Amino acid sequence: MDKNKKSRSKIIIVSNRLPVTINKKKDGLKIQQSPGGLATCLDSIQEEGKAIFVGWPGYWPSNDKEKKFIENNLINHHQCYPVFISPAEIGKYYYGFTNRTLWPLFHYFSTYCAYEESEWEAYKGVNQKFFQEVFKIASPQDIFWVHDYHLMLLPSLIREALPQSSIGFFLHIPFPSSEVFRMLPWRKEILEGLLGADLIGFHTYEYVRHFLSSVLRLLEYEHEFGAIHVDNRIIKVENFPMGIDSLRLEKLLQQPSIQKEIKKLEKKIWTEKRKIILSVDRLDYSKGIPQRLKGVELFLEKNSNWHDRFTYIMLCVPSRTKVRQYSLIKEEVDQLVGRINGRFGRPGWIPIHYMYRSLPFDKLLPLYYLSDVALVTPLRDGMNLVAKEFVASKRDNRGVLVLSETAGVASELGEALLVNVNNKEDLAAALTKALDMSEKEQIRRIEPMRKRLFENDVFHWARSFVERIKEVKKIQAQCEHQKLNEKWKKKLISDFRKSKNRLLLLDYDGTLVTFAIKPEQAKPDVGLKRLLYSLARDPHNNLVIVSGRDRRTLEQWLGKVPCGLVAEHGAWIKKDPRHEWEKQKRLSNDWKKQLRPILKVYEVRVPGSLVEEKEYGIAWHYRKANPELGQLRSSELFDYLNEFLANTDLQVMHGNKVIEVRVSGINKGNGVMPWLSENKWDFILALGDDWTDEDLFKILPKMAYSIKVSYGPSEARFYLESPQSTRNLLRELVRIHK
Ligand code: ADQ
Repeated sequence: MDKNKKSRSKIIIVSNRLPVTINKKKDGLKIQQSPGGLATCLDSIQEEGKAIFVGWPGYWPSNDKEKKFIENNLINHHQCYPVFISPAEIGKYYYGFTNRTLWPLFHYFSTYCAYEESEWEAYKGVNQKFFQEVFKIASPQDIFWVHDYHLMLLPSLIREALPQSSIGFFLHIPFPSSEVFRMLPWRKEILEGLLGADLIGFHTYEYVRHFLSSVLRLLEYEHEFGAIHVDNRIIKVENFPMGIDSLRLEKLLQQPSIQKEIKKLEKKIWTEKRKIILSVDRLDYSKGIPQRLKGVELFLEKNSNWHDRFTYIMLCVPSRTKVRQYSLIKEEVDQLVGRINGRFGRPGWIPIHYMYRSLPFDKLLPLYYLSDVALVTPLRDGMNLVAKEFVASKRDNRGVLVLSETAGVASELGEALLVNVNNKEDLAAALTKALDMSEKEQIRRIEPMRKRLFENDVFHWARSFVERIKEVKKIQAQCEHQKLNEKWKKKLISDFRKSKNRLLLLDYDGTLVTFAIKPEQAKPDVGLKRLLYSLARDPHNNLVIVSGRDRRTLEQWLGKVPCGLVAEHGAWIKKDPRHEWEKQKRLSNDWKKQLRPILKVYEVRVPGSLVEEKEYGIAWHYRKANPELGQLRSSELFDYLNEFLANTDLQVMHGNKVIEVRVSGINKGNGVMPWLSENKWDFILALGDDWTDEDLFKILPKMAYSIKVSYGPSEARFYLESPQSTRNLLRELVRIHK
């Protein structure tokens, strides 16, 4: 760890590739910009000069001298700290696990996936190697921003070494549905690796949803509005659609050299009187290139009037050529282009100009600017920056974007002509529509998209992400502040010791006992009974158990303890064992007849769930059900019941794995009023774990010690981790008078 830089905080961006790549040429080592979407984004962030980078420079030095030379050059001139990965590691980690396993799986090409134990081991090894490099330059107050699927184990490795650090992770590719993700043999390790971060970002809501559902199904962590609680740390999962550097693109377009190139090309286009169709991709099977070509072929078959009136410039950057699927796709594309050009070409006109190489951006930009139609048709794409670059370059708002609905960018560029790439009829029709589109219509579509791209550029994206990491840290600090730490515990105990009239309000399930699969299985054990007796026997204590349970169960379990009981969230109270149960209100129960069948339907629809009848309430428990199905159906039922019961005096509550309906006005706060209103207390302690306890926390006086027995936002002043910690605290209170 960098001890000298303790006081200054910096942003450390870690990605597989650095924004620059080293290449060995005849005349020595050359530093060039790295290809691909992530590199484009890093390059823009680098221009802002606010971050340092850690990543692979794409080169393995032949000796130590060369290694030192590269290191010095990259660190001093590019703020880049290289991680050198050996050719053997690259084979297994890069061409292996990341590009033969993760890439196809996350893009729904599960049949292309290889699940090789040795490649997984290499992936773990390289993540460890990245960690070591990061650790060398890190200080605890730095912000770490880890990028993409190559480094999904890194957040946890950093977290273990620097538990307080601020870590963000952003995935540039799709996160697949949990049905697909669960096929990965090392799925839990990957999720646990990611959960080391404080903020996990995706391009779209859909990926966020998929991720949350995998976390729920595989690790059983629920989320609340995209926040997951793990080991007393809140982790936020959100979407941050990545933008491009639109302003830089705009400025480049005005540069004399680019204007000259535009003029030159324009002249050629005018002479030939042909419209220009453009596509720009890495040659990857996820980009839907063969599907697109088949659509173009069908378009040519159907529209002879367009023959010789357009040129399709198809740019493909070579990519991952050492992976078999990539050489296969190359062969397929070569054949299709040959077939189409052979079938429809004629002297003086070839429909498809296929360029299998990378173009520098100053050559690419004039093409974006001049082309009439862009075909962006991936089968799956995390975002797709080409679509954005095309739209942003349309300074006169003319041009048509044909866009696949399965690209992440489709959720932002809804004015494009959206197509299903697997349907060649659809594609051919969209192409016809694009070529025939009036200028007015083109402007109507491009203008709002372009405006959006200038408002949400790559800097906005990077800034919001980093700001959000800081906000999440603040939320965590707030929650941490609320922890009943040793200092506060001492104060609580000392106040307890000094006081003579104490009111102790304790929730039962989740507070005194951990949750059991079936409600009746959470019976008090001998230790708990002993503890409650000891507390209740102290003449200075007034103990009240405030529960959602029905009164019969409470009576049966705790009826002999000399304490007060509140049942069904306050519907029934019993001042002490000598008293009878009292109803809080005169309540009618007719409504239950209407509700019982609805809840019974859910009992059938969600295996493992069950309906519990209470005297003045009815509850549907889904603790034993499949967690994802339980969460899905419970939200559905909760919404439905709220709607259904809108004009009644019934209240629907979503507690911990339970949905309960009861007469409104009944809550734990009102339930404890008979005690609270006595107004003689010089010490009040209230403990509860879920939403239903919030009603109680809310009405307590300021001097009260209110404690939520789980981590997360609450009206309570403090939190404790578990029923075990509740018991430990109560034991300490009991010991005082022994
Ligand atoms: P990529 O799969 O690399 O990125 P994309 O988003 O389209 O895909 O970015 C490609 C970049 O490379 C663009 O900036 C483009 O200009 C450039 N490029 C492509 N072909 C080129 C060519 N022939 N010549 C020159 N330049 C070319 C991954 C994910 C995407 C996600 C990005 C960013 O797969 O879904 O949008 O990261 O998060």
